[in-house]
Amino acid sequence: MFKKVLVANRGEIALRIIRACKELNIPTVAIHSEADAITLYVKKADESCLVGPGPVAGYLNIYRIIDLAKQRGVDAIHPGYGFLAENPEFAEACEENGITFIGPSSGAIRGMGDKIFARQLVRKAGVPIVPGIEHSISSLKEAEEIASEIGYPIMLKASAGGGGRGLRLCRTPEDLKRTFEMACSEARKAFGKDDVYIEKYIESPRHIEFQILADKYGNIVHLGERDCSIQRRHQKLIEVAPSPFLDPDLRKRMGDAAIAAAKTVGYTNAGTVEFLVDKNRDFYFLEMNTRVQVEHTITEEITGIDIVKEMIRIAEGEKLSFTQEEIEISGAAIECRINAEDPRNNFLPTTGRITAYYSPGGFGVRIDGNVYRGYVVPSYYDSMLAKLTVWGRTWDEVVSRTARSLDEFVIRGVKTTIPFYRQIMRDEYFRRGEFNTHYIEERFDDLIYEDEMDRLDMVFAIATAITAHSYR
Ligand code: MV4
Repeated sequence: MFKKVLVANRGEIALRIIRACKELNIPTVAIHSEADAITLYVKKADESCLVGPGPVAGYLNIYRIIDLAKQRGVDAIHPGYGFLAENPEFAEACEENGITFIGPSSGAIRGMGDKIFARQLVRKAGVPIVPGIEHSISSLKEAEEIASEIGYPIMLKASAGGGGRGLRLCRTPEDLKRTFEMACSEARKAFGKDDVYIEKYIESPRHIEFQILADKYGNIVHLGERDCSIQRRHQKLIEVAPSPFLDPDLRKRMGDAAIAAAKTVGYTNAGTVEFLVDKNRDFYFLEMNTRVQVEHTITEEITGIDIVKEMIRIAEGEKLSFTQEEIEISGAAIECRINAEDPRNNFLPTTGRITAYYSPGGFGVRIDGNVYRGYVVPSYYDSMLAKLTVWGRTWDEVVSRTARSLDEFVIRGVKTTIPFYRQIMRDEYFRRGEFNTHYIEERFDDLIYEDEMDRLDMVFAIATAITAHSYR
């Protein structure tokens, strides 16, 4: 077992990793900015240290983190997600300093981080990829020739991109003319290299990803899929597992493909293989994420497997303690990302002090969060306050339990996405499992809702009126 783990992250994922270490009796070191000094995850760690005065830079400072790890006698680092989690230089720096990086090798991170290279690798392994090219484009002329061969609509993608970054949809040759140079310059600015490639645009796909676990002895399994189609501008909002769209045969074929894709880079530890699934139920490899994901919780709920503890065990050289046949999917789970954003104002992030915080509970309800009454939501970190993860024995039960949990969830002082999700839980298309990546834009107009004054608001309003009246 590791002597001590440094958690190179903040917020809810830092707390999640600290909890897993506590259960494994591994002492932890938290790092924090000045703004994060008084937070839950820092309080729960065995040790903590200032990684930098500013809000973000310290969490990205590879050599500062390595130095702190060495000072504190740390023998492993967990990167979480975001920040340095998919930075091959950070994984390399750990390897070079004799510190175990709790994640894949730097080579696997680098390989899957180059989307063109990843497409070449997985196609050779027989995994279906989105029709398109497997080399970067050198000129608009070449792009036009390729696009006319593939057929519009096409998608321009930055090879170093990922998530929703470096994507351009072109429905006509004019679109391509207008956006090609911009796409190259954006890629150069954002990722340091302007390699872009072209794919056929898959209309109205579902975004379905498979969780992979692989140990250092060649054992590799998948833990089923997560349907992440409910996104807004490439920001996932609600994720569900298993996907209501997959049947057992499609699930088997996609799971086998996910494992084959991971094997192309000799993958070890936890990772996620993303696919697009079109309305004909054809699936295509999109990309592989070499980190634990925000939405890993719904996979944990339907399999009973603690993914973060498995990451630590694999990094320590343990063999997987289960085979594919022993992994059972039980029930269904939904994760709602509770963000400090105003759904009625273009989801703009909101900041301020949380004046009331009551999280839901009961059978099958889980909260992963790092906020509380009195917490001041800053503007410089991502807007996620907490993750509500709900399990149910059936799809209908998990939807109604999620609706009940959202009704119970009270956060005051900042606008949040809670009222928006409450509408989605009542939406007939969502309840029937009928949603793809266009769900929000197609259904959101129908989801306009009035700010519901709930009972607690009513109490505050009446109490305020009585107080004001009694002082007249
Ligand atoms: C696509 C696509 C359709 N066709 N590629 C790439 C990054 C991932 N997070 C989203 N990506 C997509 N790539 C081709 N060839 C659809 C998506 C996609 C998406 C695109 C636009 C708006 C929302 C989306 C949500 C999920 C997937």
